[in-house]
Amino acid sequence: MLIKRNPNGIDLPFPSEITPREVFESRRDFIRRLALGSIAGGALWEMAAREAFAQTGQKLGAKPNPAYVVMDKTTSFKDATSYNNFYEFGTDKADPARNAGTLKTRPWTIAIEGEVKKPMTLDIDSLMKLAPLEERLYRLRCVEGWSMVIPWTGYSLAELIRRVEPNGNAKYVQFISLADPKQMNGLSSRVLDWPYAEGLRLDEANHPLTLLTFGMYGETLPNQNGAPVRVVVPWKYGFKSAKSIVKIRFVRDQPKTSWNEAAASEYGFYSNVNPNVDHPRWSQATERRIGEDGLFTPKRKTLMFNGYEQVASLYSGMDLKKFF
Ligand SMILES: Nc1nc2c(c(=O)[nH]1)N[C@H]1C(S)=C(S)[C@@H](COP(=O)(O)O)O[C@H]1N2
Ligand SMILES: [Mo]
Repeated sequence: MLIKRNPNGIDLPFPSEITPREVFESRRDFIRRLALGSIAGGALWEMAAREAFAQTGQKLGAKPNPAYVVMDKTTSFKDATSYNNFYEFGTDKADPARNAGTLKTRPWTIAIEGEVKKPMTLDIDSLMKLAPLEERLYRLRCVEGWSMVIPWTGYSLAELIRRVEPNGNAKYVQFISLADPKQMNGLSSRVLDWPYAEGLRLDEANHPLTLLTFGMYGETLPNQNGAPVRVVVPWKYGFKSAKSIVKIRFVRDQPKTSWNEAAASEYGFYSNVNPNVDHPRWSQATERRIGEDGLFTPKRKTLMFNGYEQVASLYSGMDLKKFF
């Protein structure tokens, strides 16, 4: 197979070899018709939008892990990549898909530091090769009351944690997202304190469900979903799953987290999905599955820990109404 050095600096096959033939051909046709001036305004937007939601990432070829599947219907790629929260690119659900094209994901380095015996600064491609990649179908429940079912590709964060060897002082892990105003138009707004920061207790970070995530739907992450690396913590509200991470820090004390700093009474540090603890401004008892549930669909019940009951032992003896 013919390999060319692509502008991102990693060796990739030609797009014609990695995209399905129809997608490639329709794109070629689109470019040709565009050059001929035969595509009018509205149609142009239509086609550009379709193009933006086509799968154009690098294939990852990870095997699905049967231990991590849910029986729910998978959300469509289009829905999962066009209805997003990524405030660094704007607060509207359509903003990340529209604006995240300016994010440059190669070269990309991640620093792993703090209370560890072996701190590391790794290039994204080395980080991706640290452990075997697998595909897992997870529910993700946003605190706003909607959810999706997404096939993610990555490996348990525990694989990385084991290699950096946390010392006895490490009690929490903090995740820091990129904050570069040149690449992220949303940083001009003060909705949150940048950089976006999230955190987990060390035992939560070490739970096998916590996924260090490089891809979705079999390919590298689209920018709007947190390329080139994010975490996915499926038993917690979506905002705990920080996107486009540049730093992972092991610390002694519970770290500051963006949403908790913005409104402590609304967004707790733990933020486990819990249908019995309402948000001060709305109920958390039910949710709407994106792409399936309409305004008149019967309400879908939210499950304790988003259905991931295997994490319950992490919180034994804790009052989850107090530690929400
Ligand atoms: N850096 C960063 N990470 C973030 C966010 C954000 O605004 N910035 N939003 C969070 C929220 S509120 C949700 S619901 C999920 C959404 O992930 P998705 O768009 O891939 O479904 O990302 C989370 N991670
Ligand atoms: Mo969210």
